[in-house]
Amino acid sequence: MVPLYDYDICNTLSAGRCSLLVETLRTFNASKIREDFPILKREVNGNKLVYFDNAATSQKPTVVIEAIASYYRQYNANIHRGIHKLAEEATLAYEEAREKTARLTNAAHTEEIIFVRNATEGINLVANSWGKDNIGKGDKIVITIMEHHSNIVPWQLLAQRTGAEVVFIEITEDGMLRQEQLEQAIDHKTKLVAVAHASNVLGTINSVNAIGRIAHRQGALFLVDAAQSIPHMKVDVAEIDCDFMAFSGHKMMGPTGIGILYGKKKHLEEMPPFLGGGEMIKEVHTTGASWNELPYKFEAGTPDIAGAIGLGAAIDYLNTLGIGNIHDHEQELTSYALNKMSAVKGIKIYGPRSSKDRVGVISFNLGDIHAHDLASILDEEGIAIRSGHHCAQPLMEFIGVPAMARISFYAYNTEEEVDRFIEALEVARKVFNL
Ligand code: C6P
Repeated sequence: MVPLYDYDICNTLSAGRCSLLVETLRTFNASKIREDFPILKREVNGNKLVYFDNAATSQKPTVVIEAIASYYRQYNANIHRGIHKLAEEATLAYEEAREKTARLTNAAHTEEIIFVRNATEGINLVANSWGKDNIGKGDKIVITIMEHHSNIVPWQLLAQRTGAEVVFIEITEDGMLRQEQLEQAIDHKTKLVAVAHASNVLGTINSVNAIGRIAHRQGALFLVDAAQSIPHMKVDVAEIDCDFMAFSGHKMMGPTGIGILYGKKKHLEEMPPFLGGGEMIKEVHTTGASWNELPYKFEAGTPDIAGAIGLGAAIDYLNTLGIGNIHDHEQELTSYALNKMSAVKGIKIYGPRSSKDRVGVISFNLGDIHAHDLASILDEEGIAIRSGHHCAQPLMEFIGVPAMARISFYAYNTEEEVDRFIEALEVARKVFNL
């Protein structure tokens, strides 16, 4: 039978035509896609690896690994400084990655894309730079109880410095934001609303378009933490109309060490620099300094050049697969897994019941087995999951559990892997006499 999605055929076409082809066919073959990821051929504890820890970090396809190796092998040089050939090639590749990121997010201007280390640094940049001039005593920063620590602690630090207040929106039993609380909490004192597009614990996809409208109606700015959404679904900053968005390259098949802060040009232009050093300046004198134009004002020092180039390759690859196709595949897999998991005796699954309201993230507990013990048993079977508080301790406290086990999917995961995971849960039930 002809494969439904033939990546080899795609490889022979240009990236743009390939994604068109895939978009037209609306088909997807995860088993074939797996061949692009060398690590997935690995065995762990004598078993074929099942990698279900994609929310922590994704695996990398050969094209990304090769793009990084090729930079170091063939045109390693610093950027924006030298005028020699290697420096020109490296600068071009780095700036191309910025353009690809701008197209991916539908940013109006390429200089609205700032390269940082990760989503965490992007949010800290906003808290320190924008926060410095715009947050004062009595102001409110509204976030949610399902935020990752990266979208909590920077605001708590800012509030401590300024006397502002951080307000948490709670969730329903199903892990959805309490709409009425949102409407009440966001008022004229609110200067910023900062929300995860998708929860790294519950998988919940939040209605960011609507939340942004409420924020803007009250004159507040709106920041979206897209760390768990942008790798898995179409995310359009113009449609969401967010003021800032942060995400990480390593969760979207790119390397670690490169992250992105999107900011509306008008805000970024007004904001003071975050870090000082080389490249972010226009002029430096003994009496002081003036700042470079965007985006360089926020990129002090030598950046992660290889990381940006790897990110660019990852974006090409994601476009080739088709972000919409990835989303559809993961929703089908999530629905399949939710059905199978619901039949496991003693399981408690957290978050929305419908896979339509989730990205491919499912957190759960099994009887009174500690999540770490469960993760160890699954590891024996070659299945990598995450366990613990998932850097979301306020959410754990709110739900009333110390820890959860979590599986999270990507384009290369399959129903067969879910079946192996379900079998391994039965092994755990036997070991713990559940
Ligand atoms: N969540 C997880 O296993 P960094 O570490 O900066 O790349 O990403 C931080 C971050 C921010 N927001 C959300 C919603 C996230 O999920 C994460 C990272 C990983 O859930 C590692 S803790």
